[in-house]
Amino acid sequence: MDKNTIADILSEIGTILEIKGENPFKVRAYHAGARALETLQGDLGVLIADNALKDVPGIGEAIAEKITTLHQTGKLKFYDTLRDSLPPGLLTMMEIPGVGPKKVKALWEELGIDSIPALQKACEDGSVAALKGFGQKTCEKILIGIRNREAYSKRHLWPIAAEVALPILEGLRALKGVVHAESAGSLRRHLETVGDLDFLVAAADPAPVMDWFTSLPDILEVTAKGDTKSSVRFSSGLQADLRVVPEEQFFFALHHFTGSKDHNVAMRHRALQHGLSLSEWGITPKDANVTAPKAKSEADIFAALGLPYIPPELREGLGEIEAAEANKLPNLVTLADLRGAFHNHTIASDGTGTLEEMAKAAESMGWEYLGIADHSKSSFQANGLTEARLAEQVESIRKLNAEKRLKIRLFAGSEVDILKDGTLDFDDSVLARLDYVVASVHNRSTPDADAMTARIIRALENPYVTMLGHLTGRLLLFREPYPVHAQKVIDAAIANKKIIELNATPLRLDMDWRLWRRAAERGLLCSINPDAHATEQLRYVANGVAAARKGWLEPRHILNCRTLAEVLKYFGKK
Ligand code: DGT
Ligand code: CA
Ligand code: CA
Ligand code: ZN
Repeated sequence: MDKNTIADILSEIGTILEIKGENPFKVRAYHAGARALETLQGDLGVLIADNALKDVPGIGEAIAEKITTLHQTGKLKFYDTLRDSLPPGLLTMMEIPGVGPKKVKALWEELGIDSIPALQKACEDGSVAALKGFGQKTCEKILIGIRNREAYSKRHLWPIAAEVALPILEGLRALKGVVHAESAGSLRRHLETVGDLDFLVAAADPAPVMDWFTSLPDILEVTAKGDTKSSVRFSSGLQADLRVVPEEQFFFALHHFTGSKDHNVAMRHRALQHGLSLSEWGITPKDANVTAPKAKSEADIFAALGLPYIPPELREGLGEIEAAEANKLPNLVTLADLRGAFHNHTIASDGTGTLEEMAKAAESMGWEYLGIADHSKSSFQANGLTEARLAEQVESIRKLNAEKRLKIRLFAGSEVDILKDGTLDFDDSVLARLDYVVASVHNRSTPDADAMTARIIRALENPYVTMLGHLTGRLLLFREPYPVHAQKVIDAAIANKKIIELNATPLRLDMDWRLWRRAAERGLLCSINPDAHATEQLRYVANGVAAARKGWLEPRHILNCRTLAEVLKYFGKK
């Protein structure tokens, strides 16, 4: 068993012990052990073989033993027994934001609540509100959480859907008789969340393709199986449609099932203006004497309507056809255009990579520069840096740059907290010593959208702030954005010549792509920020690039598409 899975089990043990009211020291020991394991440098197997695990800070002898057993056998009797001693619904109750082990314990012991439906009922009939430590407000929050959870469970984050789709696509392409296979729908358009997967195959004989698809492992239910269309539901809850069409229809069907509906409606409207009728089957001229155009690619379909190719990301029915007609489609940013990234964490705060590890990982991505922006002291839950620790980090960064051992240039920054009154967690004199500053809201307890907007704008007016972090604090399919007037924040950013980040963490993608086109036209500069908390998370930028493309962004709109020399100049100007 790998170390991340083991860390998850340790922290689950800590949580179960807490629900059971065990000694707090013991509870903390398991959570500390999990964190230590997550941030462990070096190979777990080697540490175990050297009997050195118990010497790792945060891992005591008893926990070292449990880690060893899990690593070697993938099983731990202590954990199984412990988990079986609780109703399984208690742990799922904690998937609702604001419901932690202490609340679960109280709900279970006082009211016998052991599942989400029971919790919902007790919130509605007032018995939870009467409980000590809960109250009406908490109850309302829990009910909103339960409602959101239902809505959220119908959609899936893009990378999770893509991970399921990729091997299926490869499998389809490897089947005998399959000429083309593609995924369509929201996955192909790179929407941030996906409702269901849509596969499209060109083959003369659909039957073997249908049989293969409906007998995939992990299928919970085959919801439909016809001659040319099947639908399945996987155990993860994700559903998938497959359609098999004759080769000559493939690109018409691919275009149709890529959507979006709004894009399709506009395309059909345009076809009619050209005396053509467009459908998933093909293009038929209204005039019987004109021959029907064929399509050997999607580009042929657009060409038949007098248009250049429109990339799937843009097909949202938001003016892409008009832009194509006027030859004004954007020169969309690609992953290869990125030359670095600015919002990244190290072990100094809540990341798992050292400065050098992060730098090396950035080098291996072919980048020219990397910015480090660890949390500031108010984010104590993320081990935010004090002024003294920040000064040390800045010195280490300057030293690494001076030594020239690394090919990459490091920038010293901070992800400084925007405090409740809009002032920053560090004094200006501290910020002045940094290359750049990302300012973010982490403590969300601001009364309303007006107050939050004022709070953020005040931060943007600070001369040392370079960019705003995650504008709304949303976590897709988990936590709603805090109320804020996004347009006013954008106005303030433009007026103060500040950047807004496009946080590329798949859960965030914040600021939302729907706001970028207009904002960039009005002069807002973007930075695609991975917010990496581990070396491999630098790759999150790919999700940011996809969102940027959906927002019509070009390299010229994005700070980290600039060369090192240009970035130095940009930072130097302030
Ligand atoms: P999703 O699955 O909710 O994330 O979103 P999509 O876009 O993948 O939607 P889905 O799976 O219902 O259908 C795939 C595509 O098929 C959709 O983007 C456009 C096309 N399509 C489906 N139903 C209709 C329809 O009633 N009218 C039109 N014009 N197109 C449709
Ligand atoms: Ca779909
Ligand atoms: Ca579908
Ligand atoms: Zn943050």
